[in-house]
Amino acid sequence: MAVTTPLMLMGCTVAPLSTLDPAGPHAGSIARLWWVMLAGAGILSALVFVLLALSFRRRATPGRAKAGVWIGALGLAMPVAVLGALLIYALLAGVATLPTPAADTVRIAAESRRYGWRFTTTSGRASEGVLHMPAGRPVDLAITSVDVIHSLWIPRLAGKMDAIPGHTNVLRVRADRRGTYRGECAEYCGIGHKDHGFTVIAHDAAGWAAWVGGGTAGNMGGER
Ligand SMILES: [Cu+2]
Repeated sequence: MAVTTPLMLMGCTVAPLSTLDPAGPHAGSIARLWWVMLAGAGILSALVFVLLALSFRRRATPGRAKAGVWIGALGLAMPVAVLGALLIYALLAGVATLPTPAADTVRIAAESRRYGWRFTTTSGRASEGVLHMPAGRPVDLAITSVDVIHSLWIPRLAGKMDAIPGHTNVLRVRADRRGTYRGECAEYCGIGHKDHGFTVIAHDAAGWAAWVGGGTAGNMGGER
């Protein structure tokens, strides 16, 4: 385990679906949260093992400390302090991913079905299975479904958001650089779920203007 975990983490850094290789600020805050949670778990585990060792010492020398000290000060105060700090950090990280008003926001409708995705800009430009978006700008995906519940997830750009029939959820997505990314359905939706993915092409400003203006998908700044 001690050997395989670092190798797995190293492998993740080159994987197209790795949350530990973020390509935008929202995915970045989620990745930081993962590392902070790992550190918190490590600190808590270390403290528990220290207490365990002290308890064996105490058993060897009875009467040195009262039970209330162990249970109250260490058994309660220690996890409350660590978990409380992690809770506050997680709440702040969650707030940072919300679709707050921004002047240059682009809104794109994302409609899911078994087993495809259709993306439509406010100008009416639509694409099947490929999300075209601008890089370096906030993009609000208005997500819904025409059949069952799906979930839109672009691991390197943002967290997950459910696609619910008859309801629209908004997910803020942002890519720092132009490039090609991978999106998946993250909610089991039927026998074809494993193939219910899509490609994301984040364009530079010229490429995005060409796409919205009716250009073809090829040669518009989609390469990384
Ligand atoms: Cu699905």
